[in-house]
Amino acid sequence: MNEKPIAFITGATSGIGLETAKLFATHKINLVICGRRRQRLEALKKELSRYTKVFFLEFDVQDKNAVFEAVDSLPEEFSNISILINNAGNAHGLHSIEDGDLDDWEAMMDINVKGLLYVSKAIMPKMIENKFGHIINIGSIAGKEVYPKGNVYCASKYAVDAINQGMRIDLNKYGIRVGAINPGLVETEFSEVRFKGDKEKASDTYEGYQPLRPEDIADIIHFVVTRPYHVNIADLLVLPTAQASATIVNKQK
Ligand code: NDP
Ligand code: 8X3
Repeated sequence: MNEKPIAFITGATSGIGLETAKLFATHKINLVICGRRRQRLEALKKELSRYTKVFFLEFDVQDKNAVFEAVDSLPEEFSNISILINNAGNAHGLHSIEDGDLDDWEAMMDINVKGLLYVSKAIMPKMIENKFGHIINIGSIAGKEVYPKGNVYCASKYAVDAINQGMRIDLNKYGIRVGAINPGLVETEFSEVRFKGDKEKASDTYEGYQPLRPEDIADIIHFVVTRPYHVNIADLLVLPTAQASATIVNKQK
């Protein structure tokens, strides 16, 4: 494929997805940026159109009809997606399993697992037709190690790990690259969502050590997509230096 790549990034309105969109744009990768917050999508499109071609799609990954309608609505010049960054996702709540909230559980499974599947299902056919493409699934250390109160969020990210492996096996016959990037603690809006807008609790998560910045993960995503096509970075765990495991963080306070 000699034409400029087109990357489809879910969760581009904030955090890792936003920084990935910005970095890709400066490297002239054409973009389809996705999320639910329209104003942010509009502003980002305006900002990044200085560097590259940008189209935005506003949809909720939980709504399968909306996912397929959005992908079907792409204009011809944005339809040939060669890079899919399955990034949209979040944790909802942090409770011992017996205190878990059913709505939180459903949101995590519907967004992190089913949403990722819907988007992949909508994007894969073109990659299969082209026998070319790269899918990056954003997992987590929570998909490698279960931690106290992580229960259902961890389950959703273990599912992403399994889906990543399954996709790599099944799409191998089409020459499509599939890999996961699994970050540890990254300072984004993630904890604000997890703690339902409690900014103090959210910022406590990142106190006393240097967490990863979303730019750090964006940089790695860009590295991964720019390897020669015969190189597939299949599974990567990326931690802040201060973090040794899901539960061991060297906090200076
Ligand atoms: P943010 O909360 O900053 O960003 C989450 C993004 O996902 C937003 O752009 C949001 O867009 C989008 N999103 C959430 N729900 C939906 C939905 N229902 N439909 C469409 N888009 C949705 O968090 P991060 O950048 O940290 O998270 C990105 C990914 O990284 C997630 O999969 C997360 O699990 C993973 N991760 C994060 C870590 C961290 O410590 N921050 C560590 C390991 C993994 P909008 O609200 O506009 O829809
Ligand atoms: C996000 C990192 O440790 O909060 O996936 O689960 S963690």
